[in-house]
Amino acid sequence: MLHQCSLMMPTIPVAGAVSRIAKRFFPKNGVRILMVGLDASGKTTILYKLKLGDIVNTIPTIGFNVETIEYKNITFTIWDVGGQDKIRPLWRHYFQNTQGIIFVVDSIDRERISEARNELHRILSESELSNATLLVFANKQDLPHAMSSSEVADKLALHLLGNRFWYIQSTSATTGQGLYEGLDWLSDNIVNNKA
Ligand code: G3D
Ligand code: MG
Repeated sequence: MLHQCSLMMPTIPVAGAVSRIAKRFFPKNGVRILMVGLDASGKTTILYKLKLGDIVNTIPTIGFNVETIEYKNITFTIWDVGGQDKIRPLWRHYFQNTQGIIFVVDSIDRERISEARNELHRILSESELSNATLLVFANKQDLPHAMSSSEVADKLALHLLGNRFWYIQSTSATTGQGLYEGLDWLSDNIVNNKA
């Protein structure tokens, strides 16, 4: 890692899902979860809503802004994908040991959904991520005219993913709706995937 994050103590009890992920991997193996998506899809808002602790912002190199949270033995690593070809090779550094990918979509952004699809398929083609379980958050469901999760699934061409474990969850990062349900699924299926 380019940076070491301090461990944060949450002051508010966390709902079950994240703790469950942590417990299953505790104490031996940490689990790394990558959260990516186009800018403004809601990643930072999700992190804050989960109330796992303070978000650590690092810029390991120019223009590559990475947010991390370490909660118990889980590391969440977050960055924006899209239009960053020059710095892409640097991402690999964060791919190793990633067992779960959360791909966040702005469900009202019809203009950029095809860009989101391309980015998703591109990141999934990374060999280090070949066994990672995929959770898609169809975010911003609280807003009028949001695409439904099945429309988002369709537009992301999730059916083309072959034998990858994936699931799509409707969420609203601002209300918190769906976040823990999604993480519950991830928790169960990361374990299944490992078995
Ligand atoms: P990012 O980290 O993926 O770039 P952010 O995205 O978390 O910064 O969110 C981008 C904007 O979308 C923020 O608004 C944020 O409040 C909003 N947002 C995120 N998730 C939701 C959601 O589920 N519902 C609604 N209504 N808004 C959401 P601002 O105005 O601060 O730019
Ligand atoms: Mg952000």
